[in-house]
Amino acid sequence: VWKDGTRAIDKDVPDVTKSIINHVNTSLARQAYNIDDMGAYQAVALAARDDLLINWNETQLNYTRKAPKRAYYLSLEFLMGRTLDNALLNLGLKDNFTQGVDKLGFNIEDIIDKERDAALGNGGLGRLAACYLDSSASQELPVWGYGLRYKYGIFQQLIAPDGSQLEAPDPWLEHSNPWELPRVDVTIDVRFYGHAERLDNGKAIWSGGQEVLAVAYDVMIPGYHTKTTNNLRLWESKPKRGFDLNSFNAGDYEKAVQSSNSAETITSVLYPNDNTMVGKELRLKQQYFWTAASLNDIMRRFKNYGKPITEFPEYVAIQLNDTHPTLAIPELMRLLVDEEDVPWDKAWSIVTSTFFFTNHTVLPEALEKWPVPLMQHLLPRHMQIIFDLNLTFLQAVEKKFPGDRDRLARMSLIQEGYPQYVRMANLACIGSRRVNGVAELHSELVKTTIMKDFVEFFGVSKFSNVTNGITPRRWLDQCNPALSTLITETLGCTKNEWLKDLYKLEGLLKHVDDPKFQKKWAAIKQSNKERLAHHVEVTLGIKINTKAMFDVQIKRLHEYKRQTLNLLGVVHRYLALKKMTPEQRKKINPRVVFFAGKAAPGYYIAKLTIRLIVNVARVINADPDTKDYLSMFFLPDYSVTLAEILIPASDLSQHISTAGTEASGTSNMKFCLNGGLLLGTVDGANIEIAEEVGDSNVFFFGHLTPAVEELRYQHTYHPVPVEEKCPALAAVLDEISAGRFGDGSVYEPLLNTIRQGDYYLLTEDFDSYIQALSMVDAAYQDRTEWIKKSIRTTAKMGKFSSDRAILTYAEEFWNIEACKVP
Ligand code: DL6
Repeated sequence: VWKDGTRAIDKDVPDVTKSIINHVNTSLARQAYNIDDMGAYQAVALAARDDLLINWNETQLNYTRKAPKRAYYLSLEFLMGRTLDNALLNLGLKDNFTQGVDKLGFNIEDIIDKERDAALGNGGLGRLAACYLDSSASQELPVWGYGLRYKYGIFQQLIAPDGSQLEAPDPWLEHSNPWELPRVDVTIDVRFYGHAERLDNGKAIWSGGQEVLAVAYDVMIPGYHTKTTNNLRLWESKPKRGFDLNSFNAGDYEKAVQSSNSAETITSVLYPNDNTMVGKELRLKQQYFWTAASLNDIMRRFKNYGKPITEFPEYVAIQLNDTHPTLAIPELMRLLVDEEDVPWDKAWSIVTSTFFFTNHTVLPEALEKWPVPLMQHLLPRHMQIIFDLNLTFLQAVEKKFPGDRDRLARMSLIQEGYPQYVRMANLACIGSRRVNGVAELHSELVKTTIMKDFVEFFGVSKFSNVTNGITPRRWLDQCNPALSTLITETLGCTKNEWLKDLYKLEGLLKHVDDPKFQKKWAAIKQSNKERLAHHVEVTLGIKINTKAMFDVQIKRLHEYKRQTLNLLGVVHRYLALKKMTPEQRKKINPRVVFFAGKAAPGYYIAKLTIRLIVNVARVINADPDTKDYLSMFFLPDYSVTLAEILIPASDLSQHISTAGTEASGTSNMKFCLNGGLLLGTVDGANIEIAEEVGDSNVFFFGHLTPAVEELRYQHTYHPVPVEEKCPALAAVLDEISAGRFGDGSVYEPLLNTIRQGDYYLLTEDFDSYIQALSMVDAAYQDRTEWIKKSIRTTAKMGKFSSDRAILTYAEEFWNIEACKVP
């Protein structure tokens, strides 16, 4: 029984060791005396899995019995990271497993370290989905995730000798995956291509083409200190028929396996793009394969409830995580009209009561649109449905705004031209009951820019905001156990209580001025910095000064996120240090700057930025005049696991996107939760973080969103040379061009994005950025005051728990309730 009265799995230390040894002997068919760390990890994972399975079974049985309304989270990405540590903590078995493993002569941390990340996502969008699954289970909500089981997750990032990013595959399933249950009994046929023949009353028959099998793999999602263990169902593609026997018999072996290869390709690899749309047929195939399999599965489960089809939205809510699953809308229409004989209008009313759509970006390059000819070829029936929906929709728009042809053109599901395109955000919007953005500013931008016409048509009440959140279980308790323990001791409640009601962190405010508490707080930060330094020493062979300020920017490489601004700031600092006398330098706060993040393989400027970071770092870190005061590192192969080491160790983190471009950001929340201060622009969730922690505890700089459009106009039509606009920045660019960090000509394309056009407005924000960095330096001089800011920051992070966010979705959108396992 847990301290707070809830029941834990009853497994003491001898039970743990028995179970591990049992798995070594039976599941792994090995001998306990000659097992290595990898074997030990597998056996420990299987032992923990047994407990998850008990809870998972009971949870699913309970759902079947009680038949509650359920919500489904459709996301093309789930960036789960590692599972073992999280599972043990959520089950309340970490201590017993630590002791059990110790008794067998192993160390639990070494074993945990053997697990590969499940990296089925690119960045914020996929990690958000993972946090929402943790919160749904922890809040005992009947929520399932649906995604794809990519054979290869996000690529492994290597750094070549010249500093460039190289990509290698991520065969994460190589050593098998103990956390998934293959469900060969759960398969769904998915059709592509073929022919759609219209019948009477809006129906059609879709036949021919290619049929592929979707096979389910279930991943158990344990809630924190509850029996509720939800399900993430990932689909794998398989050929419907083995191989073509005729070709095989005729000796054409290649042709015999061709169609089976093509079926398996669908779920082979995650597209490595973040915040950009890729128009590849295979990507569209992935999207349909996944939404069709999920929708059919959901329909089948609904039918088991034995309710009339008209009650579908009373039992099913489906959240579309961005536009990637938008094909679910015409697919549900197809199921209802063609297969369930529901009249068209009734079907549309069911559809529009079932779906909810979250937008995650207003960047134009990320808004999905698909060529009509491609969609017509791949999904002929869906294209018919989309055209029919468009006709009715535009008639309604015409009725409300007679004669406004421009409006019709903007709102149409089809973008005219050669070829025509299907606009997925428009389709997602008209097919959903509610549309939301992911932070206050972003949701306002959604309403006033990309969805403006739709707000005028549907009314503003359809559009709202749900600010993103993060799970405090992984992003504090698991990654920063010492801080978690100190918080529990200090708050005087159980860990379970504050981890499930994060507003309780405010109780720390009482202790801000207590020198003993400050000392403990600072010591934990210091030891986290040493842990990171140790990691860097082991992986890169470089020693780091842990007395320096640790300044971290970790996220996907993207021009709008402005890693370049940070890099140019570092060069500016370096040049200033070089000009100082040794005496002057001694007064400077040493600073270590960390970068990590992947660039999409086809994103040339982003890759060039990495190359420049690596080469600037080489020069700075080797300069005997300055290296004690400034050093910089690019840590390769950023992942959830690396973030778990970096985040607790940061004194300062940077979130410096051009105002209005970062929808929310979630790593900003993770850093602040771990007592790192924020240096940022007035963008995304930074704004709400500052509202919570107070302006005096964050460092803000840069132009505000309303100024951006006008500034861009000026840069395009009345450009002023960087030398005039921002001499400090021009000096930095010139040093790079002149070859201070290796052949300057290599970086010209990157530097030219600033010198010409400067779409992300570095010249406009550089001076205020440098000023903000000086304010950071000044603040860091007074270490006690800094620690107080750090404590206040953590104390005010209650709002950013993903529990708050998921409960908002559950109550305000999905209308579902907790369904406790008895
Ligand atoms: O909402 C999660 C995350 C936000 O925190 C980031 O600010 C935003 O950039 C990201 N958006 C995407 C959009 N991609 N697509 N499609 O990843 O979402």
